[in-house]
Formats: sequence, C-alpha cells, structure tokens
Amino acid sequence: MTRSAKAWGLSPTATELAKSIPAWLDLPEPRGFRPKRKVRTVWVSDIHLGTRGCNAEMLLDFLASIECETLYLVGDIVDGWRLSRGWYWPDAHNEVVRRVLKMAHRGTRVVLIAGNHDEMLRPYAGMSFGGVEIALEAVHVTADGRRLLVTHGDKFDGVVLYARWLAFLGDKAYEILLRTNRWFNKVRRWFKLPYWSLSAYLKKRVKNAVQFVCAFEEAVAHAARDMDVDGVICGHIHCAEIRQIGDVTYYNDGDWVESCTALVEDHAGAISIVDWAAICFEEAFAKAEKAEAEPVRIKEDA
Ligand SMILES: [Mn+2]
Repeated sequence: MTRSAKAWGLSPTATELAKSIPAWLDLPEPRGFRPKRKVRTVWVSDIHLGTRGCNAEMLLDFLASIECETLYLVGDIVDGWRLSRGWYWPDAHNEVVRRVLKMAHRGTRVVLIAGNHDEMLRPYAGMSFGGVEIALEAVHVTADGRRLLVTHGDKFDGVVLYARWLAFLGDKAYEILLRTNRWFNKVRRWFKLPYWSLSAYLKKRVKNAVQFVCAFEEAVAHAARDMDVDGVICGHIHCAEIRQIGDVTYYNDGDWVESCTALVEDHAGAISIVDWAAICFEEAFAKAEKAEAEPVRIKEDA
C-alpha cells in the first residue's frame, strides 16, 4: 500500500481501482470544452462567405457544438457575386472551410447544394472535392423513412408573384439593411450585448416581405408535391421555418447572415430549427444574471 493511500485511509482494493482509471481522465478539460450534441443530419445554407454580413464566428461556434452523420450545405455558401466585385476573405471564413473539411475528414458525409450566389459551382455537380460532394439537388431519407427534396430554392423565384420584394433581395436597399444590421451589432458588442438580428426582425414585420415569404413557401411546397416527396428543405429567403402545406412539409434552414439558424434531424427522424443567435443570447443572459446574483451592497440615498 502506498503512503498516500494509507494517509487517506483507503483499502488496497480502492488503490488498485484508482490505478485502473486511465491517467488522461484526470487531465483538465480543454478550455471552452463543450460536449458535442449528436444528431443525424444538419442543414445550413446562405452563409455568404466573402461578404461582410456573414456571421462566420457564430457558425463556427455552432459547428463546433455539434456532431452529425450528414451535413448539407444548402446553397449560397460562398458568395461568388460579391467576390467578383472585390475580394473580402477574413480568417474566420477560412476557418469555416477548414471546419467543414475537417468534418468530412472525420467521417461526416458533406453534400454541397449549389445556390444562386455560388452558381459557379453548378458545372461541378456530381464531383467531390476533399470529401465534399457537389450537387444541384438531393433527396434525403429521414430516420423514419420520409423522402425530402433538398434544394437551395432560387429556382422557385419565378413562380412567386411578389416580384418587387424579390428584386429587393438582390438590391442595394437590402445591402443597406444588412450593413445597418452589422453596425447595429457592432455597437451591441461594444456594450457586451449578444447578437440580435435587426434585419430579420424588420423582415418579419414588413407586410410585403411577409407576403413574399408566404408565397415562396407555398410555391416550393407545390413544386415538391409534384415531385412525389414527403417534404422539401431549402434556404434562399433567409427565413427559417417548418410548416405543413397540404401533404408536403416545408422546411427552411434560414441563414447565417441575419438570423443564424440551422435545421437538425435527431436519430428518430424528427427535424427542428436551431436558433443559434437565440441560444447565444440566452447563454449571455444567464451569465449576466449569475454575475448579478453575487451579493451587492445597496447604496441608499440620504
Ligand atoms: Mn440564394
């Protein structure tokens, strides 16, 4: 029996037991360690790498928090339109690419569906780069056997009648709105406030925008019904949603420019929206509350 075991009054069997526990178990956990949430599938789209509006840090944070069998990048991942007008590529955008390649390397199946802002990838459909499969569309089968069409969604633009607002999507006014959102959140960061999307908030409250979103969702669902699938998963309009339209379930994974949302499928086949901005917001709020719970001396006015 070792001296320390004697000092602690441990029986030899307890010492033997302690010895059988691997040494690495005692090592401190790496800083910022979080257990990864295990899901079956993850869908993200409209990351718009190469633009200032891209919330790459939030996306990295989300991807680091999750482990999945399949990752779908549902279009507008790299913004080729923006990059053709001027190069913007900070380190965080490289990190996103590295993180995705790392996931592919570690066994996640990664499927990249080309969108309209990354249409330059469309000729490469059917090929695979560094473990990332490029495709125009895909059919995903859920754990409970439902067939879902996965497509970016821009091809349904033409069917939507609220074309005026649609023009707005690719327009200067929308760019100004996104820029305002960026500055707004920069100021929030100075005050140590978490991310909150001004543009997503406004979009939900502008009547034309709401009408456009509804019309788009219905157009997508109708097209999907004709394709004989149980549901459709898309992005493009930067508006996360899960909605039953007739006998088709409409899913939209949102975006990482405004709302910072994704779709995840659990191992039973249930699909839900992850609102990462809201989760970060709540975490920051809980942290602040905990800090405030420390005893504070109350000053009384005379
Ligand atoms: Mn798009």
